[in-house]
Amino acid sequence: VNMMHALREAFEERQLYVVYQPQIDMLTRTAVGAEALLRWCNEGVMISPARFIPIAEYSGLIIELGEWVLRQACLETVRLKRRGFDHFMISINVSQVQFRHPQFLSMLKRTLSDTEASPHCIELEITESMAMEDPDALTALLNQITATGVSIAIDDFGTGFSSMSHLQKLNVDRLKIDRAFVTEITESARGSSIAEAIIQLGRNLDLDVIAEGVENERQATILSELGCAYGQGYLYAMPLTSDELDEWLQQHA
Ligand code: G
Ligand code: G
Ligand code: MN
Ligand code: NA
Repeated sequence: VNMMHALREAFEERQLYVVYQPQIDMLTRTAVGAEALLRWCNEGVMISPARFIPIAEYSGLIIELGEWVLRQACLETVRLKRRGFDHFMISINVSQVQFRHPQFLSMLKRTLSDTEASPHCIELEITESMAMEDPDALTALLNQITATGVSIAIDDFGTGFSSMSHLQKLNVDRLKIDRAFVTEITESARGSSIAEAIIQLGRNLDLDVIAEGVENERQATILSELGCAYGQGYLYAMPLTSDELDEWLQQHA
C-alpha cells in the first residue's frame, strides 16, 4: 500500500522517466531502434520496474502509466525523425492488464494521432504468455493493431510454451530471444541450441528475430553466424536517457 501510494505520487510529480536501449543490426552494427524502459528514481534510489509494474497493474495505475510511456515513445520517434532518423523504431513493453483493457486499441490510435508519430516507428512488445491466451480475441486484436501500421514483438521468447501452429496464425512481426538463452550460448557445448531453434523458427515463419541481453562479442558472433538479424544488450549500449541517446546516435547511426 505504501509503495502504491509512492508510485502514484511519483507519477503525478513526474519522477518517472523513460530510457531507451538501442537495438542494433548485427551485420552493419548500426542502430535501427530502441526499447523504451520505464525508470523510477525514488529519493536517489532506483526502483526496478520488475518491482513497481506489478503494483501499477494491481492498482490500475498501469492504464495511465502505460499510456504515458507510449506517448513519450511516440514523441521520441517524432523528435528523432526531425533529426534525420526516419525509420528509427521504438519498442514499448505492454502489460497484460493494459493489453486486455477494452480501450487499448482506441488509446493506441489516439496517441498516434495526437503525437503525429508514424505507426511504422512503433513496436509493441507482448510476452509469450499473453500471446498464448484466448486465441480468438487475441487474433482479432493483433489484426487491428497491425492494420494501424504498428508492429508486434513477442518478448522473452522461449520462456513460455507457444505452440508453433498458434504462433503461425498470429499477426506478429518479431521474436525477442530471452536473455537467458543468450547467456547460455557460451556456457556449454549445446548452449546455443535454443537460440538456434528460435532463429530457425523465425526464418520458417518469416519473423524477424532480435536477441536481448547480448553482453559480449562471442555471443554476438555466434548469434550473427546463426542468422540472428538484430541484437540488444550491454555490449552495444545501456538504456540511455533521451539526451544520451542523441549523443550515442551521433556515433552509431
Ligand atoms: O529495465 P529493466 O530490466 O529493469 O526492466 C525490468 C522489467 O520491467 C522488464 O521485464 C521490462 O519488460 C519491464 N518494463 C520496463 N519498462 C516497462 C514499461 O514501460 N511497461 C511495462 N509494462 N513493463 C516494463
Ligand atoms: O523483460 P524485458 O526484455 O523487457 O527486460 C529488459 C531488461 O533487460 C531491462 O530491464 C534491461 O535493463 C535489461 N537488460 C538489457 N540489456 C541487458 C544485458 O545485456 N544484460 C542484462 N543482464 N540485462 C540487460
Ligand atoms: Mn522487453
Ligand atoms: Na525480455
